[in-house]
Amino acid sequence: MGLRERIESGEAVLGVVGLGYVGLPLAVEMAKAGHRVIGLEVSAEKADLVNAGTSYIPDVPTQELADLVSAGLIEATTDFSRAGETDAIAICVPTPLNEMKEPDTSYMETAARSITPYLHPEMLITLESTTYPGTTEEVIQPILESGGLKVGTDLYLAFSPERVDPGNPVYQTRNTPKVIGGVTPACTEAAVALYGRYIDTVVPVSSTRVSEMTKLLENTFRGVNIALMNELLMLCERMDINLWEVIDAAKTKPFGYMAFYPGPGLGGHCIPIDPFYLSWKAKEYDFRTEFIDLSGRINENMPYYVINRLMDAMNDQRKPLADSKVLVLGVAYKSDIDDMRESPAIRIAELLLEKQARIVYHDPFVPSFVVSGTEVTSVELTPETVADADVVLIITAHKDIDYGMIASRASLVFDTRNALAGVDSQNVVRL
Ligand code: SAJ
Repeated sequence: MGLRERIESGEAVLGVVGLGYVGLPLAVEMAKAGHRVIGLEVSAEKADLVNAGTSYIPDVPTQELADLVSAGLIEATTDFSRAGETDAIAICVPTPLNEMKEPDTSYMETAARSITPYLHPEMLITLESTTYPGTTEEVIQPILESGGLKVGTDLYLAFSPERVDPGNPVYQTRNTPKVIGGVTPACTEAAVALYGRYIDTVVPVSSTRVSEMTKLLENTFRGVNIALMNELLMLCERMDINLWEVIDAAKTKPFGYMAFYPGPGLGGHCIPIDPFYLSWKAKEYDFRTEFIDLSGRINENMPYYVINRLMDAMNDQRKPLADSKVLVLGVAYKSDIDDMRESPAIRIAELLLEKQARIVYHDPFVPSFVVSGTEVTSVELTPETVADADVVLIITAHKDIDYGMIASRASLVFDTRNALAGVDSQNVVRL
């Protein structure tokens, strides 16, 4: 029975390399569609947790995972030879930047090399990791073919960017449209047939490069527009115009506008990183992506700008930053999640320490984190801790915080997220 028949019959056994915030939800959707799923993980700890039916990804309810594991539909292993039991494998591994802000494709390459010895004819491999146009066919395909099988005749190969927005209450893996581009039309068709079994909407495109570029466009669009807001923030501060109010007014335009906001910097594993995958590849074509480079400079500068503005606000109260007690409120990279990756709060905390400030922080989602080699733990947020600080610095505006108490008890608030919108008080300064 060929791949298409095995897909349509539900008998296709599916593999997922990398059971993180992308791979585990994907494995769950595959299993909920009735496919047996083998999770291929380098982390024995993650594999053990999955096999114990314990979710470590907030978007995957433990009970849902446990039911699928006990039904024999999901299992995880560090034994990559099990890839040979599958008909299709999705690669969902990290694509970070290295110290030089260049793409680090090592995780994808290792994943491809780990499954290559076990590939068999009629297998479909899809790469989901966000990466530059060309990766699938220039990097992954040669590795997969090094086992002797050829894409287009023995193997199917496609790129389908992950579009997971951690913590999104509306859009999860199943109901977020999935773009799919194959090396050949038959590769695209095979991937569309498979993904259509557990994703509501699949969007075939003509090539892997179009598919790779689609994701980079989505996130570069965000990074550039956030940088624009950050640049306009600096202008409006000089012009004594409240940009937050301007954005709220612009938002009333029911077409042709999409609201972005200034902030203390760009965090997360996507937006600060993805655009640099494109700007790096562009150099190969003698092309400088000036918007991306400029937006990177502006966004990377925001933590420094925050410190300068904070010192201005404290100066107005005749308070030096040195030896002052700063209560940092919210350190996760965005509101209402626990993820610290690339959070601007880390850089801001480092800069505060360099200025000899004394810092404490409160974040209901982040019990502790390391700054300049020292682990700091979240303090309880009480009127006393607020009143005891020389300044409360709001970096991430989680919803369940009593901002009214903050405004009334703090001697000074520096608000980088407009969390105290509408509070017009001498002791509240906004970015
Ligand atoms: N940020 C701003 N101003 C904004 C929006 C975001 O400063 O107007 C900051 C955030 O505080 C955060 C960083 O930028 O530090 C990234 O925020 P994000 O809202 O883009 O959230 P992410 O990083 O979780 O982005 C993900 C992306 N999803 C995928 O890559 C699959 C992105 O494409 C989504 O659009 C985004 O979630 C989303 O919409 O929430």
